[in-house]
Amino acid sequence: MADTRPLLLSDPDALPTAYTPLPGGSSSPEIRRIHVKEVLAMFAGVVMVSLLVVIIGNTGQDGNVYHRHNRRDKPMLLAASPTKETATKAEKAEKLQAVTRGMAAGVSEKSSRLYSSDVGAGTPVYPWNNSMLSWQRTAFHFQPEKNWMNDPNGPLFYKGWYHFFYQYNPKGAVWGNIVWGHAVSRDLIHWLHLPLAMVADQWYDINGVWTGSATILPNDQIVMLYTGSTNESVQVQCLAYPADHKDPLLTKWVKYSGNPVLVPPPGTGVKDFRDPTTAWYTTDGKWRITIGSKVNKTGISLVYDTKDFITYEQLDGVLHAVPGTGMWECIDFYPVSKTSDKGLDTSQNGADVKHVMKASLDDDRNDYYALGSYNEKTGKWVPDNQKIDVGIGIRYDYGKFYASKTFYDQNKQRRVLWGWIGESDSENADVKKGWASLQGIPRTVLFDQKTGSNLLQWPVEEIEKLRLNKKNFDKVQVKAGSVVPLDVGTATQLDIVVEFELDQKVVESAAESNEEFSCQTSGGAAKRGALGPFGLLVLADDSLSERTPVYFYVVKGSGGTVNTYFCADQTRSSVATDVVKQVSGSYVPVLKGETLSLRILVDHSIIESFAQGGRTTITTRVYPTQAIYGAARLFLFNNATDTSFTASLQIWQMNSAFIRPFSPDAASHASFTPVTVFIKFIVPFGIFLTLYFVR
Ligand code: DQQ
Repeated sequence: MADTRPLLLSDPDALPTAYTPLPGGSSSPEIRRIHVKEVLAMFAGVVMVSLLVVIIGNTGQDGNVYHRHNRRDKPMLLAASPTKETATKAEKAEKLQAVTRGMAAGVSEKSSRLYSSDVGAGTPVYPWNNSMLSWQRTAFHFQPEKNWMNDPNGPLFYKGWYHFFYQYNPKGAVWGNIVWGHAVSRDLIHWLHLPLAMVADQWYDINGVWTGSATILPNDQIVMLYTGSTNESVQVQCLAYPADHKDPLLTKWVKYSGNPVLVPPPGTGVKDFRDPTTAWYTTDGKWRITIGSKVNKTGISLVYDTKDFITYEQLDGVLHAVPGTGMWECIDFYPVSKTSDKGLDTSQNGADVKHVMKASLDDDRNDYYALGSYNEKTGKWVPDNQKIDVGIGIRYDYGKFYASKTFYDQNKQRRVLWGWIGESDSENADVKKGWASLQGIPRTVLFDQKTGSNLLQWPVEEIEKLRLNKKNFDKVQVKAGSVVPLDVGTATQLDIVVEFELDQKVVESAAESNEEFSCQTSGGAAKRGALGPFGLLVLADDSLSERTPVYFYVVKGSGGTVNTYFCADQTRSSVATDVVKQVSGSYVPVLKGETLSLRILVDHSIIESFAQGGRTTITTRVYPTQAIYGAARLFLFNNATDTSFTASLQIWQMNSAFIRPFSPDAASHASFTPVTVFIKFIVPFGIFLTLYFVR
């Protein structure tokens, strides 16, 4: 094999190291003197209560379904009008001003579309109060402690730690001043925030340390390629690497003294050249990367070969191009196995492999992917089906999900997908709450061997460590036009797994409606058909004044074909006026003999929904004002006119994840579960108490 070590650098110490500690840290609490036995008695009480919580929390229970008789058989009219009172109050209030962030700097608009001048400038501001705003912060999704976050950057697994870098504004809850935040985890769920990895301190990235990707070289060397926005807002590619490869936390990063390593090639717009991918190894001993750009309205992926990550040779032509798709941001390019359930290293190729190409479309801010074949010799990729090419076919997610990036997790031989989940409330509200954006729960990505035409995305298995008490609901009957409450208590942090069985006789005898259905334009969950909509009402209050239906809609076509759509309807998710309210979703493949299945993760203002094992997914941001804290409930609903169904559900309350600033002590307890808390804290303390009292 050729020498693949990057020609790293004469005097690393002379290079700038970007490193700014996060604010915070605890000040010493004031200690009141209390008699030692009082303290111990108090602690003993706490220990007993904690023990009970741990024991109860881990005990599976069967849930009771109680039916709402007064509502069960009445057709449910989900099209109730929004609360007039609130709208009037809000109208009198402040109006939102149109703002634009990003476009001028040469990246996509970062504010919610509500506030772009064509959509919602002048929308009245809802009178949010602190308790509503605080409730929106999530409990088990990755978020910085405060401020703005966007794209995932350079995820990797290294010496026992998962590393996550992200686009971050240390100065506020809106896009701007972009640097690289950094956090580490043992399990992709519990996170420790580290100091910033890279700040904007060089002429070539002074306007932003933008998105990039990591490549792990032989001998555990890591190179990071990222886009710098220069002092003249030109997009250039830059090289960085860890100051100390022996440091598993990779806290210090060195920017290469010869940066930038790539500038926009002739014919490419200076603001249209960004987001280098992870490199893959070629059979002639070089590393290959692709970078997104556009020519007029055609989205393209430029290709470069390098031996040392310092000098690059541009290949003729492009890896792929699709007319009409506009600028391609954050391209991802990786292999998936046609035959195995394991993920593949980015450099793998062969007969058993398909290649996924993903582009984040600057024009509509959605992540589109396509499956296809990659020819290493020509440096070209062709889609399996031109009709569903990149940017004109299928998406990773039909809700809020953008600028995503995968990495190969050599620890568990899987490919893991991270996606940036933006806000769909107002920028005013973001500023008030002091933060904006989440990262979705990382998902494993596999080729769907059954359909052969899509990927399967599924929350990483580690999320299941947060599952607490479980309720089972077996074959709950839901008649046409009814709502059934599910007694799960507070419904703000849940993992829900459901299987639906439709009344097959009704499906078979239903008329062939040949309806042209679209989640976006067919009237949401209020639109009634013979075989749908039906599903769950998430984050609903008892009176259903707020509710987010996540549902299937089945259409009978000619010759008895059955098409299934999977949608999420935000239109009644909040009585607030200044949040995005739309219906999202798409077609979901359902094979003969399969039941309809659904998994939903609810975590305060985010709902992540996965249909048919992850063939179609929808991430929804919702901002209820009533269905919050103890008032948040969960219901089954069936707004179909003809079919009834039975639903079998397993529903877990979810614990919060441990996400906080790094300290050596926090690192040693980076993996908290009720059981580890019990073993690490409660047992030793119990032993101490016992010894004390038996003296
Ligand atoms: N975000 C980064 C860019 C990228 C965009 C800037 C996508 O590198 O194209 O924050 O959201």
